[in-house]
Amino acid sequence: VLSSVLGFPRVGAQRELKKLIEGFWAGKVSEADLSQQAQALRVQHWKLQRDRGIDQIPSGDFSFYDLVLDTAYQFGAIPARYQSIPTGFDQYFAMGRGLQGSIRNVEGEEVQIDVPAMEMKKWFDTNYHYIVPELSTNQEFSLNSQPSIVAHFSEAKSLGIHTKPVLLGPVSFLLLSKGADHEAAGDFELLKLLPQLVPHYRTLLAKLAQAGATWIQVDEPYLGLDLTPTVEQAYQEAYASLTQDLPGALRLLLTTYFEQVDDRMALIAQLPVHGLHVDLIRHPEQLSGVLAKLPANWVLSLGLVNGRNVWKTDLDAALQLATQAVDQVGIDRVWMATSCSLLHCPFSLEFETKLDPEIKDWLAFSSEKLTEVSILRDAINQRYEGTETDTTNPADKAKVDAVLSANRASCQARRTSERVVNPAVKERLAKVDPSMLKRNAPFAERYPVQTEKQHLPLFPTTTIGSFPQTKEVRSARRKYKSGAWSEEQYNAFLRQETEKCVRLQESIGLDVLVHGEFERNDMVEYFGEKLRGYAFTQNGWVASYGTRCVKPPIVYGDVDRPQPMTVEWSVYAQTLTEKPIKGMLTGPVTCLQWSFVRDDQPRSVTAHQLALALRDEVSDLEKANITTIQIDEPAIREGLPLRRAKWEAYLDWAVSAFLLTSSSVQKGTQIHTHMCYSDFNDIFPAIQRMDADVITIENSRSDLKLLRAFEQHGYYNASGPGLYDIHSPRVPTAEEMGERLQALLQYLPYQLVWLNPDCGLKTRNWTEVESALRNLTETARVFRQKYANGN
Ligand code: THG
Ligand code: ZN
Repeated sequence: VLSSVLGFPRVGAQRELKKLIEGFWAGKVSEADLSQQAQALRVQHWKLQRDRGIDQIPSGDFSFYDLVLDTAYQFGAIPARYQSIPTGFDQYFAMGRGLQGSIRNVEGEEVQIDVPAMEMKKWFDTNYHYIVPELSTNQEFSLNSQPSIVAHFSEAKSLGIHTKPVLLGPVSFLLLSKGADHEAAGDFELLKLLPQLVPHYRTLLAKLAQAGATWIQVDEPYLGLDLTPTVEQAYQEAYASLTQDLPGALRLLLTTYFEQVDDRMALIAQLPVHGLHVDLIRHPEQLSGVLAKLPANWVLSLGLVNGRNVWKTDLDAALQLATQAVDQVGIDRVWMATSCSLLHCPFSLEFETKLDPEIKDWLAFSSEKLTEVSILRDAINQRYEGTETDTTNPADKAKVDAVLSANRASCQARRTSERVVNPAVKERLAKVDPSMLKRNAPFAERYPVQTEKQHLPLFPTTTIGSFPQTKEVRSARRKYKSGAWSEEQYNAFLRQETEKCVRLQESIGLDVLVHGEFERNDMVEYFGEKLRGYAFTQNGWVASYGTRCVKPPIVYGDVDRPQPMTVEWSVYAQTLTEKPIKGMLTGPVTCLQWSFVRDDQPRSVTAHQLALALRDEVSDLEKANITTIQIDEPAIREGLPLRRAKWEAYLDWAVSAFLLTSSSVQKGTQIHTHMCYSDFNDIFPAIQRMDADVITIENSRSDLKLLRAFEQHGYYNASGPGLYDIHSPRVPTAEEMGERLQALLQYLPYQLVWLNPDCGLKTRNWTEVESALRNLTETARVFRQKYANGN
C-alpha cells in the first residue's frame, strides 16, 4: 500500500505565507521576493512530507489566495469588472479582495479603479471561505499559464519528488460557481458550461502528462452531496469527455470527502477513472458498500486520518478498516490517506510549549498526521509480509510496533482521563427538561415590557458588538500575552478603550450600547480560554479566507464554566452610561462549529454542554442588571449537514441548544441574536423557533431576497436587517440608508424594526465607524418623525 496526502496547509509553520503576501500588499515585499519565497515554502512542505514517509505528495495545493479562485483564474473565468487590470498578481488579488486606487491598465495608462472583491462562501461545512467564481451563460474559458499547476509539478520533480497534482474537478467547480447574470442561476445553467470547460481540463491533463505526471487527484466533493439526475448526467458526460485521448501514463483518482458515496457507487463505478478516495472519518460505515461495487483494477484511497480535527488517529481502528479493504482488493490497490486536505488542521504540535502535556499527548496536527499516514502504510505492509510489496526489515518492524503501542496508550489514556469526564456536567445535562427550552412568556407579551423597561424609541438603534480592533489594541494584547505588560496595565488600557467607545456611542445617540469587545481576540477563542474542558493553542492557526487565519480552541472534555466570563466588562460599561448596555455572548452552536471538538461524543451533546455553561453566563448578566443580551449564532447555517435528509435532526438540536442558552431570563430581559455569512432562506422556520426577541442579520449583499423570505415564511419577532455593509470602507449616507429602510418596511412591520450595521465593526477604522453610525442615527431620527403617528 502507499501513503497519500490530499493537501497540505499552505500558510506555513509560522504563517510565513500570510506575512509574505500581506507584505506584498503593503508594498514591502517585491513581486520577485513574493514568488521566490512562496516557492521556498512549497519546497519545504514537499520535503517535509517526503521525509515523513508520504508516497503520494500533493502539488497544486498551494495558493496565494484560494484554490477555487485559482481554478477560475487558470481557466480564464475573469469577470468583466477586472478585465481592465493587467494579468498577474494585481488582477488576481483584485478578484480576491477588491482593488481601490490607481493602476496602470492594460493599455498602460494610469487610471483610478474601485472594484469590489468576488463573493466568498463557506467551503462545504468547514469554517474556510472560498471565492465564488462568477460565470456568464455564454462564458468562454481558456487555459492560463498562471497559476501554474504544471510548473509546480515540475518544480517538485526537479527536486526528485514525484508529486500528485490536485485539481478541483469540473463538475464540482461549476457547482461551486454562480451565474454572473441573473438568468444563469441554479445548477442546471452552470452545468451547461461543461462542454466549453472540459476541453481546457483536457489540455491541462495533457500538459501534466508531458511534464511526467502519473496520478492526478481530481476533487469532486459534490459526488457525496444530494444528486439530481442532471448532476448525475453531468458527471457521466464530463468524465467521458475529460478522459477522451487521455495520455497513456495518466491515472485519475476521483476524490470525495465530507460525505459518504457508498450509495453513489452505481454512478461512480461507470466513470472512466482509475481510483476513488473516500472519507472514512465522516463515514467509516461506507467502506463495505464502496468495496462491494469498486471496479476491478481501481485504486481505493482510504481517508483514515482526519484532516478536519486535531486528535491522534486511533491507529488500531484505522488498521481494521484498512485490513478489510486490503483483504478484498489486494495490497497493491489500497492507499492510506488523510480524509481530506490538511488545510483545516494546524501545522505542527512542536510549537505548542504551553499545552498541558497530558492533553498534548492526545493530539496530532498536520505534521504529526503525516507520520500517522506513513505508519499506517508500514503497519499494513508488514501485516501482509510475504506478499510482493514487502520491503520491510526487522528494525522497521520494531519501530512500527513501538509507534502502534504508544498510540494505543495515548488513545486509551484519553478515553479514561479524569480531565475528560466530569460527572456533574453529565448529570446536569441529563436533567434538562423541556421547560428549560422555552421563555416564560410569548414574544407579544415580552416585547412591550422590554421596550418600556429599556426606554426604547421607535426604530431603536444598536450595533452588533465589536468596535475597531486597532493596531494599538492588538499590540496591547501582545504586550500582555508576552508578559511585557502586567494584568493591571492591560486592564487599565482596556477600561480606557471601553470608556471611549461608550462615550462615542452616547454622543452619536445610539439607543442600545455595547462595550466594544476590546478584551477579546476572537469571538470563540475568548470563550474557549475561559471554559473548563477547553484547551487553546499558541500557534494552532488554520486558514479562514485569503491570508486570514483563526486559532480554534479545542474542546477535549465535558464543558463547564468555572466563573463568569463577560460580566465584569458589561457591568463596567454599564457604570458609564444610563443607556442599556448589551451583553455579548457567542452562542453554543457557533462555539461548537468554530472549535475543534471531541470526536468521542455526538456534536449535539457538546453543544448542549456549551449551552448550559452559557445559560449560567446569561443568568449572571441578568442578575448584574444587564438586561439586553446578544447571543451570536453566525455559524448556525454552516453547521447544516451536507445532505438535506439530515437537516431537520440537526436543526432540532441546534435550536434546542440556543433555547437552553437563552430562555432562563425574565420577560423584560431582551435576547438578541446575530447571524451572518450565509443564506438563511432555507432555515427560516428554525430561526423563528429560536425565539430571540431581536435578530440582527447580515443583509447587505443578498439585498431584499432575505426579506422576501421573512415575509414568505412569516417571522414574528423583531429584526434588524443590516442597513449597510461593514465589509466595505465606504461610508453610506443617511439617504442611502433611508432608502434601504424604506424598502425593508414593505416586508416588516415598522414597530418591530431595528436599525444597525450588518455585522461587527472590528475590521473598520474609527473614522468610518463614527461617520456611518452618525448617518444611521440620523436615519432613525427621520423615520421616527415620519412614523410618529403610525404612518
Ligand atoms: N472567528 C472564528 N471563525 C470565524 C470568524 C470569527 N469564521 C468566519 C469569520 N469570522 C471569518 N472572519 C475572519 C475575520 C478576520 C480574521 C479571521 C477571520 C482575522 N484574523 C487575523 C489574521 O489572520 O490576520 C488573526 C487574528 C488575530 O491576529 O487576532 O483577522 O470571527 N473563529
Ligand atoms: Zn456578522
